[in-house]
Amino acid sequence: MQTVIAPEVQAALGAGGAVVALESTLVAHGLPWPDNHEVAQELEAAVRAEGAVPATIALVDGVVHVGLDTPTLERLARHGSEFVKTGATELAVHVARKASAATTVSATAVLAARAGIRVFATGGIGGVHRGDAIDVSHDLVALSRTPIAVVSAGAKSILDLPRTVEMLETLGVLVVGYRAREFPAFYSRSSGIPLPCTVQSIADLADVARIHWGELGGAGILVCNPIPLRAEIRVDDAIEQALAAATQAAITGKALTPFLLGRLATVTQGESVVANRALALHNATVAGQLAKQLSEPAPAPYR
Ligand code: PSU
Ligand code: MN
Repeated sequence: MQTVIAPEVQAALGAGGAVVALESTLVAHGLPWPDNHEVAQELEAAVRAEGAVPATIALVDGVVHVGLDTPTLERLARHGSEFVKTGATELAVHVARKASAATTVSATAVLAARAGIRVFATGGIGGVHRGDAIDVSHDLVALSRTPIAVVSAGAKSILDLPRTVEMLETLGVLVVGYRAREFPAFYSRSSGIPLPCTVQSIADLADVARIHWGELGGAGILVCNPIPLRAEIRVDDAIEQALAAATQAAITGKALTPFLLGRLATVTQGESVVANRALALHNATVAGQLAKQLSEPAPAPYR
């Protein structure tokens, strides 16, 4: 498998510096053009503002790219539909076919960890879909075995959040609230589901991560970072409408999440896109801070 690590990312990793992985499915399939291109650039800028190097990950013509150059980032955003959405499991198939693919949280986490990256920012991870059909995002399983911290605004509220939280526990994903006592519901700060643990500072978060990965040999950490208060929106009715439309159109599997996000954007007249953008940006900032903290020598133990 051919992998190209961007020179800047390689240099930072070699020097033990701060690097933050960013996913490409959010760009290619989660947001409309041209917002997606602006968001992709803003996420990278937010990581840089914290003194870390961004590494957007995607498969381009069968080559794994860890860190995209300017034209490739634009190609991903402008021609998103040419990038097949891939999870971690089917990556090999796309690599073998020399395809271009947008990596979900699961695929990004696996490729990032393989490159030595320990911090990753997304919007919201996948989870357990609502309804009776068994549709549980592979994101949860991938996090259960990949040593990386994913900063996320909880899970997308188009999902069944109580079941998602239970599944995270079953799979042994460490779920930590960053200045949050409830599992965040993506577009809103609260879900009514209490979190088992909360940290109030980046230093404490870094201590937890070091111990989890170090002495305890743990894997994925889901850092729950709620949407900023001013960006919160109420979308319960819009979600019901989007879910009904998905059922009506018999949309299932990989197409479901992009379909629901697209419908929500239409129903809310773009309000959901604005909120998605704000929360993803906030996650990139916190991820940048965490990566920076982890690149510094370990301070005093967890208080
Ligand atoms: N976060 C966003 N928008 C997105 C996603 C995350 O703000 O589009 C993507 C991620 O790539 C995540 C995927 O891994 O949605 C989940 O898809 P599924 O439910 O099919 O596993
Ligand atoms: Mn699914």
